[in-house]
Amino acid sequence: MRWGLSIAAVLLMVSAVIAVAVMPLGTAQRGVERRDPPVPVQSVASEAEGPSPLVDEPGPTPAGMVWIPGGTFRMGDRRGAPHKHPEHLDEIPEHRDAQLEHDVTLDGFWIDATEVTNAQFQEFVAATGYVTESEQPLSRELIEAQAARPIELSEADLAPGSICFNPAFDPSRVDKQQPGWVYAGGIWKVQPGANWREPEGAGSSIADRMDHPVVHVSWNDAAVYCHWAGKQLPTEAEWEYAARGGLAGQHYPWGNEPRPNGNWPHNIWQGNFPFENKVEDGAPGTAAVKSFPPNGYGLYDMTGNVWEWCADWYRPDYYAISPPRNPRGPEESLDPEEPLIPKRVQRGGSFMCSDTYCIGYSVHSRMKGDLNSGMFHTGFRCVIESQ
Ligand SMILES: [Ca+2]
Ligand SMILES: [Ca+2]
Repeated sequence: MRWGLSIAAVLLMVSAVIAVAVMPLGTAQRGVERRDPPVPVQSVASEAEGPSPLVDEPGPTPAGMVWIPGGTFRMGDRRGAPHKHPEHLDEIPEHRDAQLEHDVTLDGFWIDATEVTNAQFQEFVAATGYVTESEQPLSRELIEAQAARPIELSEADLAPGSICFNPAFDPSRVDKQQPGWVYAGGIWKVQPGANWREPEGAGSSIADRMDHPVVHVSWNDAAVYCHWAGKQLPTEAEWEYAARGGLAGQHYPWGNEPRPNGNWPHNIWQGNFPFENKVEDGAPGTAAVKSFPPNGYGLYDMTGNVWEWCADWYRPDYYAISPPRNPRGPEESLDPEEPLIPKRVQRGGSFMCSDTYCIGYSVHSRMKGDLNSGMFHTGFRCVIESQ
């Protein structure tokens, strides 16, 4: 079980509300020519012994970005979970999609040093008038098509909103021995009016969080931002290569120890999720970017803080067919758990990932999400490829 999966099917388990925010592609935005989000091109298999990867930075470093020299790295981790909690062993095998280690060679690229912040996203919206998916009514047709069983939707169900943590969940419904307990337990909710400007719903504000990562952005939203900025979402391989910070075979951006010198080097959840958040790292929710130390490349919050969208479609078996040079993901999505919902890759874990349960915050853990849905703990950062 992992956090933040397909919201539609999750909420189908607990209510008649489906949490898929939808904006038909091609919908005209105020003041901006809407373009279909970029779609990863088909991977082209290359010989392992191809041209040497681009290592030297080909030009001036764009503001806020870091040059990642090209090279070859070992992607994935056969060890799977970075820690073994006996009470959670049943869940850990779900991360087998990342256990097939394979060598990947990448050309160098620039990547944002931080997650895209509210201030940066606000600049984008001010310049373009862009309206995110969470700010628009949901599509009845899409929700019905993605629901695992027939669903009845009222007009109220289709009101704009996004997914948030439900602090009023009923503890008596939380049974960690049951599959899907995080969903059946009512731990998530669709919060009407929640969006990037009002992360907890109508009346909430980002005024004191302008240097926090933007959240409640769908993959489509993120892709449009990247296009506007002259950038793109990182491939999954680029993200993992960058997150490792030049280290090999480590669970975290800084090494294998979850708490070096007793410190928490990233923003996750400490304590027994979802009952107790000890906030030992000082951040109960999102934290300002750069609140925690950078990795060896000078990148902040690659793990923790918010999940980060990647360009690739998600398939659990992709590592078995991934080309060795500049892989760009499979041609189409497949999540066997929810095959009706196209999903893109997410990486890095978030402030909701418990130190005793979730392992999303290791550099190799894979995650996936409905490309139409934003969430309160999901954001993104951008790259510029040199070629
Ligand atoms: Ca925290
Ligand atoms: Ca992150």
